[in-house]
This record gives sequence, structure tokens and C-alpha cells, in this order.
Amino acid sequence: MAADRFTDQMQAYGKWKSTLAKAIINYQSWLEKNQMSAADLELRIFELLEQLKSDSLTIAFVAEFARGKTELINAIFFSEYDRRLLPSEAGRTTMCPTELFYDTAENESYIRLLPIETRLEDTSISEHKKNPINWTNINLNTSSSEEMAEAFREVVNTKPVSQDQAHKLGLFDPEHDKGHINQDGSVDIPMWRHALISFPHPLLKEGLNILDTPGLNAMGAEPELTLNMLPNAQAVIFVLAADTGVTKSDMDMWTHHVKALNADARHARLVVLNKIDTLWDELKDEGSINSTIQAQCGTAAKMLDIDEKSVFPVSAQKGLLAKIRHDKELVEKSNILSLETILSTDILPKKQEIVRDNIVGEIGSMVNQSRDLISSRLNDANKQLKELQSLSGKNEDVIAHLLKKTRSEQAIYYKSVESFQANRKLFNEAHSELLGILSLNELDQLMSKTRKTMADTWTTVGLKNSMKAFFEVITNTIKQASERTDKSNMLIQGIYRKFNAEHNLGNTKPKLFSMSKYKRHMERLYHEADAYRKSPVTTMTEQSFVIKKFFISMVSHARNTFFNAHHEAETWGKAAMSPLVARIKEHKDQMEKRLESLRKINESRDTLQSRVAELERTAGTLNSQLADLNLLMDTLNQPLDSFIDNDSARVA
Ligand SMILES: Nc1nc2c(ncn2[C@@H]2O[C@H](COP(=O)(O)OP(=O)(O)O)[C@@H](O)[C@H]2O)c(=O)[nH]1
Ligand SMILES: [Mg+2]
Repeated sequence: MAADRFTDQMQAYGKWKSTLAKAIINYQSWLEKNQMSAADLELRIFELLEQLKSDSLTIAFVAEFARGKTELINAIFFSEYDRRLLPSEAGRTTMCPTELFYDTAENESYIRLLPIETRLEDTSISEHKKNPINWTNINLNTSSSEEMAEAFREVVNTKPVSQDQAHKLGLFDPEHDKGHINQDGSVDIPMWRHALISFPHPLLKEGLNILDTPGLNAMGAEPELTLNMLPNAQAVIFVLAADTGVTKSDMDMWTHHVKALNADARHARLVVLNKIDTLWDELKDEGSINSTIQAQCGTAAKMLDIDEKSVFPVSAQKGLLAKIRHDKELVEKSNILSLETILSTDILPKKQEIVRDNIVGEIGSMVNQSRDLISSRLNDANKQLKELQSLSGKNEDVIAHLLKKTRSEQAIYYKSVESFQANRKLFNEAHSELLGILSLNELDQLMSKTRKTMADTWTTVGLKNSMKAFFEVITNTIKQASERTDKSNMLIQGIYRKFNAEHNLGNTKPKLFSMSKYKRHMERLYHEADAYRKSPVTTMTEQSFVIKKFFISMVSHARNTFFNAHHEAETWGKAAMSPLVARIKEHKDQMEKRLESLRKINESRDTLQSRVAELERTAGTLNSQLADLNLLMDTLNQPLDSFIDNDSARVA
């Protein structure tokens, strides 16, 4: 059934990744075998392999509570358990963000739950994740879907606490939540702040991560969701429900947490209109039902200010039921498959493109570099071969003349290497300046100052001002770093151009550095901070601890961004010159070898024949090395199997 399509695509993607990993390992052994490896190359290859291993695809479901997020997850990913795997129910108790994934480092399947009280601490969820001891662990028996579903119920567990305690945790507003007070005056709150669920489901094993988020209220209280988890997801699925239409809190959710997320083309954002079964009316014909559904999609699109075609009407509940019962007609009617198709035809290829750009791009340029080097060796061997062959039967003068000519060529070459070294120094200086600007020392000072001002400030105006000051410094730092980057890029391009032109070294191009990614990141952070400040949640909870927590995590997020920028700039600076340096060394070795063999031939003419034979052997070896590399390159550029199949299927 076509329902398996997303699963198929995920599997094809997993296969593609393991082929890629194999090719990288082959390259690694090729380098070793041919004595072309170096410590920095080894390290980079190791890092790339690790990156590939930990690659994951995150799909986040975001909406106000009770729109059917969890049911949708059940229907799309977990229908083969023949039951409702994750608890989905009416009411607003599901307030615990849940991550579903497969933890390759652990042998066991588990649910880990972080107690709700940890909200009051400054420790972020990602810090807690490093420390399993802070979590309550439940082992999962994956051989029984009943037992699994039962265990998952713990995630939505609640407990009664005093109104005061609930208020402190940001889970109770005395003005709005009067209706939720129990008879004894207590209030039910969720037991858990965050849930991690790991089990070896085929999709999760392929690297799928699913993030099920709670409603607006809890979203606002967990800055990490807004600042970290959602922006990092490849796809965010925003869910509306046909029975409620677009309410004010849906709009708030959309405006403050989802709308800004689609900042770049690599992150997909889908809008789903769920529960269309509530519009199925047996007294109406199919045509008029469909036009009612379409009209609702249209209204939703207009309110969210998006294209009408981007709203997918589905029924998660009927989709799940139909899949369990293998009721094709109902599956069709629930429209759940069209959503799956989008996931596999839109989101997965995007994800593959990212991996291709990052990993294949880098390893590809390493292979290319090796290829350039081998071709230049081959060129040189062939040139020498011709030279020596033409010497046979010539007198000593000719050889002596050639020797002299080669020596003077060598002298010129050494001169230009000197000028290269001087330029390289200039580049290194510019690069150090760039690293200085991105250095965390200064930034840390600013950050601790900002933290302090924020911690001492209790008014929104005060927080706003310190945030403004903070971003002013950040913007300025990024501006300076961009200028230094431009300068470094220009210098390095000049060096390459000059050397290529002088020595006819082909078209070796340097890798350039760019700050734009980090700039965009900070702009988004600013936007988030601004939206957060205006969010109704912050006034609703009227607790500055929530706001403060938000700004504090925002500051550490900014620090992370600079840390990454610094790291990338550092790695870049180290690697930027290496292709050229390798070519220079190679050229120098070749010249020395050539001189050496001319000298020997000059001493004894017998050497000529054996030297020619040796060069012929060398050329043979180089040719087969080139063939190896070409094969490797083909493997790296291989497209995803089933993407091709789909294309041809579509044409057929
Ligand atoms: N009629 C109908 N009800 C649904 C559908 N999807 C979910 N529900 C119901 O809506 C309620 C909330 O669903 P849930 O998945 O827990 O929503 P969440 O809070 O967004 O995760 C539950 O009672 C579900 O049974 C649907 O497609 N049609
Ligand atoms: Mg839910």
C-alpha cells in the first residue's frame, strides 16, 4: 500500500547514507594505501563520518492542545502497531513535550521523564539531557504493543498541587483558570516537564526524530522549544482542527511560534486542517462536503496569510482507524496519505540535499584535491617521459643544456614560493584578526554583564533595554567579523589566482568563509526575542521568571552561535591553504626528481633506458589511482534510489 511510501523513502535514504559512509571509508584507505594521508585529513574524515552517523531528520508537530497532533503522529508513523500507540485524548492535560527517536548508544528501549519541578531551576533541558540521572527511567517492553501503549500513558500523567505551587510553575492563572480548580482547592498539573522516548522502530532507527509539543501555554514556558528545538526541525507541522476553526489561541501560536520559522528554504512548514471527519455529513453528497472542507481550508489560509494549497485537510483519527482495519476507501477519504507523500517527496529530498551539500560537498572536494594531485603527477610523468625519450641518441651537450634549463626553472620557482609565503603571512594575520573578533573571551564578558543586568531587572522595560544593548553589541561584532571575512576571502583568492597563473597549476580554487549563516541566525534570535516579549503568554503568566529564563537561554544560545562561528572560521583558516600548499610541495618534489634523473643520465647514458621504464611504470600506477578516485566520485554523487524510481513511476 502506498502508506509505506514514507517508510520506503526513509529506508532508501538510510541506504544512501551507508553507501556514502562506505565510500568515505574507501577514500580513507585509499589515502593510506597511497601514502597521501595526513593528520588533519584523517581528523576531518573522522568528523564527517561521525556527522553522517548522527544525522537525523526531525519532524515537529505544533499546535494548541487537542488539535490532534498526537493522533496524527499515531496515524502517520505508528499505525502498524494496530492500535493507538501514543495517548491522545480530549482535555488539556498533555502538556509535556515528547521526543521520539532511537538512541543508538543504549541497548534498551526507554521512556525518560523530567519532573515538572525542574522548571523552576535555571538548568536547560539540553543540559538535563546530558545527565540521565535527573530523569525518571521506565523500561519499555517493545514486544507488546499493549504494554508499550500502557507505558506511554505515564507521559500524560498529572498530579494535584496547591494553586500557589501551580501558579509558581506557570501552570495556573488565578484569573483565567478558575474552572480547573478541584473540589479540595487543588489544581491538576502535568507530572512531567519533558519526555524522551527511545525504541527501535524502523523509521526511528533510520534517524527520524519526532517532536510532539504541547499547547500554547506550555510552549511559552519552555524557551528551548522556541529557540532551539523548533528552528532545528526540518519540518514543522502546524495543526488546526475543523471542529474549532482558527481560534485566537491558534493565531497566537502561529504568530509567535511558527510563522517566523520558515526563514530558509530548507525547512518545511506544513499546515494541516485535522478532524475533517467532523464535517462528514451522511445527509450531504460528497461534492458539497468537499466544498465545505475546501472553504474551511480557504478561510484558514486567509487567516494565516498563506497559500490555500498549503493547507492539507485530513482526519487523523479516521486515518489511523482505516489503516488498522486496512480499509482502503476510508484511508483515501481520511487523506492521510497525501500528507505522507508530502513528507517523502518534499521534506526528505530537502534533507538529503543538506547532507549532500555538507558531507558530499566536503569529501568531494577532498577527493577532487587528490585527483588534481594525481593528474598533475601523471602529467609530469608523461612530460618527463617524452623528454627522456627524445634524448635517446642525442649528445652530451643537449643533456647538459637541459640540466641547466631545469635548474634555472627551479630557481624561479623558489622565488615565487617565497612571495607565496609572504602573502600567506598576510592571510594568516587577517584570519587571526577574524578569530579575535569572534573570540569568546570578550563575548563572555558582555554576556555575564547582560545576565547580571537581566537578573537584577524585574521590569519588562528593563529587560527590553538590556536586550537591546545586548543585540547592539552582537550586531556590531557580526559586522566587524563580516568585514574581516571579506578581507580574508579576497586575500586567499588573490593568492590562489596568482599561483595558478604563474605555474599553470590548473584551476585550484580555495574554499571561502561566510558569516551570513550566523548573521541570519542572530537576526532570527532577535526576532524570536521580540516576538516573545510581545507574546500574550508572558503577560498571562505574569511571572518574570519565565521571561528571565527566556532571555537567559537566549543569551547562551547567542554564545553558542559565536562558538560555532569561531570553530568554523578556525577550521576553515587551517584548511584553506592546504590544497595550494600540497600542490606547491608536489611541484617542488617533481622538479627535484626531474633534476636528479637528468643528472644521473648525464653521468651514465645507461640510466636512460631504466629511467624511461620506471616512468612508464609510474604512469601506469597513477592511471589506476585516478580510476579508483573516479569510481569513488561516482559513488559519492549517487542519487537516492527510490527518488529515481518515483520519478520514472510518475512519468509512466
Ligand atoms: N473527530 C476527530 N477527532 C480527533 C481527530 N484527531 C484527534 N481527535 C481527537 O481530538 C482529541 C485530541 O487529540 P490529541 O491527539 O490528543 O491532540 P493534541 O493535544 O493536539 O495532541 C482526542 O480526543 C482525539 O481523539 C480526528 O481526526 N477527528
Ligand atoms: Mg498530544
